[in-house]
Amino acid sequence: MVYQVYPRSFADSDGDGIGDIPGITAHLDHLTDLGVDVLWLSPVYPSPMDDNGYDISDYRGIDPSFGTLADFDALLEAVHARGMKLVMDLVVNHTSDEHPWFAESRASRSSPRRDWYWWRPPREGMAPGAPGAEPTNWASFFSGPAWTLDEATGEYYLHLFSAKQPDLDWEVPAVRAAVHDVVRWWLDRGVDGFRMDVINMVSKDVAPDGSLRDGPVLGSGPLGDGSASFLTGPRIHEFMAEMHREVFAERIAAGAQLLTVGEMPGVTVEEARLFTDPARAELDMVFQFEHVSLDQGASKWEPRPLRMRDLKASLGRWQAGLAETGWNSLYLANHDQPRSVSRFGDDGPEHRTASATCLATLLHLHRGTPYVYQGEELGMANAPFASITDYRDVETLNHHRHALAAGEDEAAVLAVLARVSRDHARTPVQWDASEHAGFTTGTPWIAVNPDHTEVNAAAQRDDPTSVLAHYRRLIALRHAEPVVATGDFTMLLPEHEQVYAFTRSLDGRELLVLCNLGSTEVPLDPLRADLPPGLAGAQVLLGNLEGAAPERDLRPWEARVLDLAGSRP
Ligand code: TEU
Repeated sequence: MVYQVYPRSFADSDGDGIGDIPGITAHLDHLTDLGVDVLWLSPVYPSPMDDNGYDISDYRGIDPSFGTLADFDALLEAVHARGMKLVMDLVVNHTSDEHPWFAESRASRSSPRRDWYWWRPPREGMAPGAPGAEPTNWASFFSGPAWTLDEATGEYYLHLFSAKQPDLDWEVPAVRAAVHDVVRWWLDRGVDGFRMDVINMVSKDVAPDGSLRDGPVLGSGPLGDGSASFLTGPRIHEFMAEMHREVFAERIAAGAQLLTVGEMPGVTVEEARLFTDPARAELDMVFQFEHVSLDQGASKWEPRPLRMRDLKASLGRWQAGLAETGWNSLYLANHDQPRSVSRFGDDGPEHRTASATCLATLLHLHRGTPYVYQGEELGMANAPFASITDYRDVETLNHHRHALAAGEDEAAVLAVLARVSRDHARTPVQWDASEHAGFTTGTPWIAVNPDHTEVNAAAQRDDPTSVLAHYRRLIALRHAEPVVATGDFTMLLPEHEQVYAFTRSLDGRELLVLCNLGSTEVPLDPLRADLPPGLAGAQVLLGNLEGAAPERDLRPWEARVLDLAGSRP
């Protein structure tokens, strides 16, 4: 199991209100107690923090707000001493605009590094800065155009994210070589792999003459969706295979166990099978986005109810699609998504624990590698943010500014942010009931959720009925039972609106997983016809509610893992 740490919000050791690396080192007991195998560390490199470190200005260092390289080495040593591995977050689709490479590139049109980034003149026949003069109509993921004019040279540079995150041009071999050098530098330091940020965006569909195409206009325009030109582009497999060959292959051949996971918005099952096919030596697994887009309309700013049938169809398709070849990553939460118990469960006092543990059971019993995002193991929920001044995230703040400029009603915008903002995942981890939840002795950079007085690690550590205790049991089950790690997956009840059921089977062992994803009780008898035989004599391997019995009706948010093989004579 991989545990994601978002360092800014994990634990602050020096009282500046910002989480840091010594704070992580001081809390490793929490990870080993949980049964963590791999720690995925979100970026800690020097950064102006426009996007909280996903805008890197030096790939070979540690931002002073997080500590020093010596602090990092101490963390790495402590992680290894506990038998865990550490993977870094590799953000190389773009750098910070304050990276020396970009400073050199923007300095002049004849700079040796000019072509390291996507510089283009204004659209044909238009003056620099004129509305619509951007080289393509692409929208940025963070609102507004994906191009910004650099007055000094009269050209625009591409940034799929914020204007402080210029895209590197991976068509340039020297860019790819520089990225390979960065990866080698951290591997030489002893890290065990990388999560690769939006790595399927690094190959743009560019014509031989360097031109890029407009995308279909979004809504009432004028911006368009450029994703057909930059999601899983024409050379992406070539680039992934090249990086594996140039950097990872020889180390793996020498016995190193390295993990690579590519974050790939928009990737399809078919493409993921190619990326994760071991025979193709590209990546070990990918993060796909289908299941976390089902409750979104035209954009994430138009949330809509999630239909259980859609969730089953999506996750079931990914289980089936990567069953023979490739490998799934399993997640419901990360630093970009709202808290899973609030989004997919019920974060009210009555059902928070049950729904958090029900969702965890569902996810962790699927086939693939489960990812736990910091605080998810505590059932941390969305924050009660009421004003835009509560928010910090560039994506959120940009959206708010653009929406209001477009005349949207602020109350409506804030109501959507209250559901979908990335900041809900970025409130400080709730260690105990003290002020600032034990996260800092200073003033936290973002407010601590007031519910930390009830929802915190200290209150759960020794409570066998807590979310934390259930995660511990789930992770131990995966470590103990090969059928959980590698067993075949079969979806059941595809049309049922509330019960999510499936089996896992390996070498005659068969588990039945039943999850009631709703706040009403579901009688079991009407489902029997669609469930495998052996229910009667089954044994309960793991349940999230006390008093679990194989044939009991499913209580609200009840999850039950049954060992059907136990019923075999
Ligand atoms: O996220 C890429 C990405 O697709 C997300 O921005 C997602 O589309 C959006 O957040 C959904 O609301 C990665 C990082 O995980 C994210 O934190 C960075 O902001 C982004 O890339 C740019 O580096």
